[in-house]
Amino acid sequence: MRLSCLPVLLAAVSCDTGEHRWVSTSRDGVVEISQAFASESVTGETAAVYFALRNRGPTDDTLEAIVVEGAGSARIHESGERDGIRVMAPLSALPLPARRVTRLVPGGPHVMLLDLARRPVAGDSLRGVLRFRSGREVSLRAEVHGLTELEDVVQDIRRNAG
Ligand SMILES: [Cu+2]
Repeated sequence: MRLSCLPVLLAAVSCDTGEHRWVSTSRDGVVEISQAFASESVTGETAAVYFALRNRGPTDDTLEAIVVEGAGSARIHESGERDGIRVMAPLSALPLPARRVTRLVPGGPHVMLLDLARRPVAGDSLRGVLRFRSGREVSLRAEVHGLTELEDVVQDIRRNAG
C-alpha cells in the first residue's frame, strides 16, 4: 500500500507527491497554509509570494506579519487597476474569515518581499513564518518559479483547488 500524504499530521512536514501539495498548519490545526510559491524577481530587490490560507475555525483571524529569511521586510499588498494601469497598495493586515479559504494569487493580494539579500531564482525555496492576530503561527516554504512558469503554476493550482 502506498503511503498517502497526511497534510495536517505535523506542521512543516513536507510531502513529496507534488510541489504544490506542501502544507503547514498552526499548532492547533486551525490555520493551514498550502500552495505557496514565489515569483522570480525581475529587479532582484523584490519578489511576490502567493499561497492559500484555510481558516478551519469558527472565528475570524487576521494575518498580521510575515517574516521571510533573506528579506529585509515582507508586506501584504493588494493589486488593482487605476486608469488601466496595474497598481499595488499595501494592506496593514489580511482578514481570514472563519471556515473559509483565502487565496493570494497573481493579480490579487500577495506578499511582497522587500530588500532581498540575494536575488531569488527559479528552483530556490524561500522560508519564513506567518503570524496571526490570534497568536497562531504557520511556517512558510515557497518554491520560486520563473516568470514564464507562473501561468502554468496558477493553472495547476486552480485544477487542484478544492
Ligand atoms: Cu506587491
